[in-house]
Amino acid sequence: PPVIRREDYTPYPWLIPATKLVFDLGVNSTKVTATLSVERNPDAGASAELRLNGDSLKADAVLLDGETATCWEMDEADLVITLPGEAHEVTIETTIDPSANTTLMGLYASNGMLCTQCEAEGFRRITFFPDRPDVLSTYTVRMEGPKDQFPVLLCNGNNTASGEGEDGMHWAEWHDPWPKPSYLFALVAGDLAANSDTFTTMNGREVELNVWVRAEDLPRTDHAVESLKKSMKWDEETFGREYDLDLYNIVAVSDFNMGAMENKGLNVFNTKYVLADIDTATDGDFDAVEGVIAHEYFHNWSGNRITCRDWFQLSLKEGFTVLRDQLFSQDMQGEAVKRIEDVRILRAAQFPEDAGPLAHPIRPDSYREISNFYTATVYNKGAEVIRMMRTMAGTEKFRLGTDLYFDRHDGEAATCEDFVTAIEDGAGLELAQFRRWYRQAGTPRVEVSQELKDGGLALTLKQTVPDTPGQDAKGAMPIPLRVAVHCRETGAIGEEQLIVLTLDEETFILPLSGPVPVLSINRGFTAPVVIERDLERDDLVFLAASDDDPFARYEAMQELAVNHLVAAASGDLDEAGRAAGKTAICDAVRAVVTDSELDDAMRGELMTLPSETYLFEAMASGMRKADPGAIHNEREQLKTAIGVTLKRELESLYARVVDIAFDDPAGRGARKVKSIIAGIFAASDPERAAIMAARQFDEAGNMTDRQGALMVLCGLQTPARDEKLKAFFDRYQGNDLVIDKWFTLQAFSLHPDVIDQVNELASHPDFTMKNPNRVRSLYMAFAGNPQGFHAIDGAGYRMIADLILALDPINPQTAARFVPALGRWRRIESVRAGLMKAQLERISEAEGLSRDTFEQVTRSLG
Ligand code: HT7
Ligand code: ZN
Repeated sequence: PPVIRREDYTPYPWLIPATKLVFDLGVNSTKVTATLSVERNPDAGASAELRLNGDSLKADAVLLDGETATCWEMDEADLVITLPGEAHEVTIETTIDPSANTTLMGLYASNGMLCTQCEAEGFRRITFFPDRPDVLSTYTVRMEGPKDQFPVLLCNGNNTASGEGEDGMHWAEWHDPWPKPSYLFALVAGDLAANSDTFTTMNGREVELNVWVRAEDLPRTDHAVESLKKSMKWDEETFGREYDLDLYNIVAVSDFNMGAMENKGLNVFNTKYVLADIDTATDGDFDAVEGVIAHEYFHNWSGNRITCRDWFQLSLKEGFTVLRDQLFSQDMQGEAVKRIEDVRILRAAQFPEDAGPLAHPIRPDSYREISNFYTATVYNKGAEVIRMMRTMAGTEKFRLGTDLYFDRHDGEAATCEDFVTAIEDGAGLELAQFRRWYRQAGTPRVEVSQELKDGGLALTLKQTVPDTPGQDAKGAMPIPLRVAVHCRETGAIGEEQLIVLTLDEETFILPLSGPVPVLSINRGFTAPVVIERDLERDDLVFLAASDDDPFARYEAMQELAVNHLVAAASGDLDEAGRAAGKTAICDAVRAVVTDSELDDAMRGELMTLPSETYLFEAMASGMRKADPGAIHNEREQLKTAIGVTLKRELESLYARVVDIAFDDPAGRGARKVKSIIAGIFAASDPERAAIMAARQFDEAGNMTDRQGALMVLCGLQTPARDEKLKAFFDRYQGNDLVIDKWFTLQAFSLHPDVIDQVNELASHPDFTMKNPNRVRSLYMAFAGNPQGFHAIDGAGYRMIADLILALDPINPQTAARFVPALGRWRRIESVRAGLMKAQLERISEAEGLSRDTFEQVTRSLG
């Protein structure tokens, strides 16, 4: 497959001011008639060629200005028409079979309904069209189909007419007044019921809101509707953005490749991010629904009103929209805990990507298959980069920048450069050097050294940006860091200031707050970098207990554990060193457990040990390779030590939180703490943990407690494990989202037989390769299970490679998403590295590999 390069961008030679689509709908055969008004683009080089992209399509008829045309030919999958003159009407008929579409791109069938997914290049599977984001057109659509099968017919924009046809057919016409690229087109036809409401905008316009689901799912849609209304209000208040149609439809579908899709006026969602009630969804699920509803809604401005010029600019809409949804959730749920969660996701998903063979800048330079670039780098690091601009500008000036951006580029297909320029002009920042964050991949490392000098703390920061595939010798990045200098002796808290490191090495003089200075740095995680500092253990204990910045407290706790676990897993500690490390961590955890000032949600964050993935990254820095087996063992031993040493304190904390009612405002934090304690006891006293967890399972009145208890049981060798798993399955049989949890709990468990269990689950009657949620529930969970995936005989790697090969012909996009797990082989000790590489080679030798999987495997081996 060819490589597409950012530098090769040229505007499309034709404009398509209007597009008319007629759909004769059928699950096995849908006829599509597309009529395109085409005009020469005065801003592009003249060309007689009208290239219309297609994918797996055949033209049944091509008409030019109403007459059958012969001036066209196929160029591989594209249809190319030679057009004389300035303006024409082109009509093309195609026929597609939605029921045979297992890729879930284009028009497909899901549970008897028809729906579409067009981003990034799915529209070309529906009709021939310039399927690129800079061709904006106004769409008018007529849909016709059997009423009993498809009682509800939905499309973008407003419903302008509908009526009954002959023989049980009915039809609907829709018009979307806002010009849009083809990737935002959507259509849904099915037997659906709506939870309806209204929202009155800041200018007094009433908007009809509908969340469409299968009738039996209606009772689980209230949270989605509330989340939508909150998002609409928040975007008006925080970014001055008002909704611009009279109708906002959301449809939930159970077969979906990603989380959701922001089609204009007709969002299509994975059911996972719509349905929630306390019996079936955890606290985390509720938050995820709120966050994804907000994300898609915010795209109406950051993505739809202003879209991307080309797919290299994807972070323009995704990075910015992730930042907007993160800020929204901070306001809804609490800033400190949300920030910690977002950083945890960044470190678990993006840092490894930036350190591996798939590293790319937030604005990539080339790709073969764009679906492979919907990554944590484009989304989450993209959000961090914009967050840094916000930190440097301050909230109010940043808002001036975003106002200018929305104003200046409304209705356009814009670039990341346009965004940065608007922030520069509106917020009054100078961002010449900052643009390197868009060009350079890799997570910068900042080495910290300090000395007392001239009555202050002389802080020397040295940055390096690691080499990444195709990029070396990188320039210094501007790194904004919020810092403060506290005093360990007096407990004085220093005043915070923002410094910006712009050189390779720079010294800053910071004021002291007392005689024993302790530096608090990257407070609030103002920059997505790795801080390398050599703090004394006592300083970390002090910061963990006393820093006034919640993120810095969390960070100090993490660092205490990371330093100890990496040293222990690397064999750098003797017995005394191990004991001292464990004692210091237990002391710090004790302080957190007994701190009466802390709320339980934050306590839970501070008690959470670094994940094995994060430890893996920390261990694999420099020349050292990661040893997943050693990391796992050391982490389990530390959990055991905490459970044994703090048995009494943890028991009394558990006894306090267990009585907090579900709907008490403190209930969420209580549930979090409860499940963390259960996990610690599972390591230190498995028999007791099994009894506690079984009781929690039986008494649970909500999914958070039920799932938390079952998670503990799944990792234990106790009869209660199978008994409760069965009870859970029986209770929720038929509820796909909860049965997904049942698969995940087992695939992610610490049970020694997890590989056999996953193999067995793959033959379970409820397992299917056709549903991405189900595939991910079993295999993504397994690929993220360090103990199972990294089994020393390579069985875990083989299992994931087998999956990729089996899934690739069915759903290449989902198959390719499993490749990065194997792609980490270079950073791992040699035995496992060899086994992982061998599996990648095996995949690469397979015949007929999709473009998606081919690209990921080739890059991973390169
Ligand atoms: N903008 C949406 C991306 C998306 C997508 C991309 C490729 C294949 C399937 C997809 N479904 C949705 C989601 C978002 O970021 O809001
Ligand atoms: Zn998005």
